[in-house]
Amino acid sequence: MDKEHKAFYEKLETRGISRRDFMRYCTFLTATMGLSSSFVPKVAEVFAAPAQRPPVVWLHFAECTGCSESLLRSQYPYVDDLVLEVLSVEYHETIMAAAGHQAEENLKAAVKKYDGKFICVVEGAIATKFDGGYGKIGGRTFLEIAQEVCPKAAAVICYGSCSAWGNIQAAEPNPGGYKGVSEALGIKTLNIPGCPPNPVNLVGTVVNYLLLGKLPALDSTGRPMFAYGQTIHDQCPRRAHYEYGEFVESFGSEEAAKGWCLYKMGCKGPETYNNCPIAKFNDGTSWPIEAGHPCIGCSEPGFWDKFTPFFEEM
Ligand code: FSX
Ligand code: SF4
Ligand code: F3S
Repeated sequence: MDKEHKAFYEKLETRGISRRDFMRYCTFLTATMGLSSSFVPKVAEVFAAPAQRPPVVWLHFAECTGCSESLLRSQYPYVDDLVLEVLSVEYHETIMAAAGHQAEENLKAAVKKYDGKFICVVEGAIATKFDGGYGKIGGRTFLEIAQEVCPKAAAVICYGSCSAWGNIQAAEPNPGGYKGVSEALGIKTLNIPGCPPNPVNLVGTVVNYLLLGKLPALDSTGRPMFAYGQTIHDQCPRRAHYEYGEFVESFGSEEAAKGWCLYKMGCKGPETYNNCPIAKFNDGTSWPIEAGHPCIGCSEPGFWDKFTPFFEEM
């Protein structure tokens, strides 16, 4: 084993992650990305010995920062590894040390230096009414900042339903005219929606880019097919209690009732495209339906207006 790999595995050990744990994660990630198992060693290489570290500018607009929170809880790579070793993050408001004017300067310098080459990750929606006056950072509107930065990126990744579709900020009556990045700027974006989105889908997208030199295949709304190709309902373990749109009303035993289909409690799983049943959250601990809560369709465009009241049958 060469020096670089040795140092990598030693670092993992100090964090209590064995080589076997790491390979298990790479197997999970490779399967999530829809690649065959022959890619597992190559996926591991992306982390262990990154050949390139693409520069990233990470913007925040109107949102709750739950998307960054979900990323900070990704099981592996820990966010500092992802951030500092696989990517070269030049600007990220939540985790960078700089503040105020220095932060503004960092953003300008990064965009100038990596013009046409950086990946722009965006969290949050953009206000468009009143010249974007409903949302500002450092005296500039979200709209101004996005118009300046996004067109200069090699690719724009919208992380979360807010930057993808506008989300809660865009809920009726939407006084600020909030929109997702693609609609606000009239550009194409890669969208990883969810409120919050699952970090494994962002990691999978980035690894796909580093491994194959291109972004993954997308559906018509810009979502990676590997993650959003099927509905929640298609992959739901409670599906056994849902038959042809009818519900098995009586299960005959308490055991069976634990896995009742939540359709009548308002579950939006049949109309929601996401991989939550497979990817799960918090180190694979659980996901909404496993925890007993109906899916509210958080990754779908306009879900606040389209799917409310959440607890009523569709
Ligand atoms: Fe939105 Fe993300 Fe929901 Fe929150 O950045 S998708 S409100 S989890 O924080 O944008
Ligand atoms: Fe479908 Fe929801 Fe029922 Fe699961 S709980 S089978 S996603 S309707
Ligand atoms: Fe969201 Fe439904 Fe998954 S509410 S987190 S898409 S189960």
